[in-house]
Amino acid sequence: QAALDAQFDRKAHTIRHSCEKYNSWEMVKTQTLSCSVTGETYEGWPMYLLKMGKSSPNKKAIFMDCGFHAGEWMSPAFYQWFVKEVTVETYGEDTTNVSTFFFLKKSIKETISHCTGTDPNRNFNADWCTLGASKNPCDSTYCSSAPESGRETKALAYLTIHSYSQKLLKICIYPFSYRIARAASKQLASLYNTKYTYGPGARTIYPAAGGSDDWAYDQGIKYSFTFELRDTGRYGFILPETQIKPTCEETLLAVKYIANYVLEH
Ligand code: ING
Ligand code: ZN
Repeated sequence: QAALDAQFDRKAHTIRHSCEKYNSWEMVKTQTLSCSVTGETYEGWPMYLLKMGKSSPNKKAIFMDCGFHAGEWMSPAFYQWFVKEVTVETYGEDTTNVSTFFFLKKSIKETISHCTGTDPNRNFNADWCTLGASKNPCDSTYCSSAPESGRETKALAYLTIHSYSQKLLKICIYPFSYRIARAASKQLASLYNTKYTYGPGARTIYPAAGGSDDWAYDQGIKYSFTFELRDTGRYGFILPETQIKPTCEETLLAVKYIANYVLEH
């Protein structure tokens, strides 16, 4: 019965959240929006990928993931805001010069002996489980028994959205990335004066191996940024509803800045 219930739940979930909801959108007909299921989570929930903009073989693309960590509520909220804003803005335009954005919403938390299981941001094949990660399934930074076998991403930039602490983390090899992080943080602050700190992850937040940002960088993706959205600890993960809209608005400015920069350079 439990298995049947789970199957039913997944089915209901799929109906409510599947790509179907996008199918009536005009942008789907003009092929500037496409949604697909890319796989499933440990528990069997579908994972979706949304592509925005006309795709063509050598097109510059930006990949963004939201909702890696189930408890970071602002991240999927930003995803929804972003999709709404970008589709409204580009609606009816000739989007041939607009980059393609990819989204993957996922939060894998495989349960091992009553413990919460794998932290997806410690499970990438990038110095896997060497630093800031745990081999104990009961720790929140559990890196799992093996690194994830790689997915292919041929993007120009990789953005991963987390919360909280108001930080913009970048991969440090390219000197430009520091300037981009500074300028993007400035853009973000221009709206509500929300102050971000920025810099390499290991120094700005804490060292941790197996993150998607490092993995993306190792894949040859030149620009790789991790956002830590509002706030700095007063509400933490449970940001009050009144802050959802301003957080989305300011974050969008920074994401747009990065997108424009990397597409022009
Ligand atoms: N922060 C990230 C985390 O996974 C991070 C910070 C980014 C670590 C990139 C490693 C690599 O811990 C949150 N809030 O999840
Ligand atoms: Zn996170």
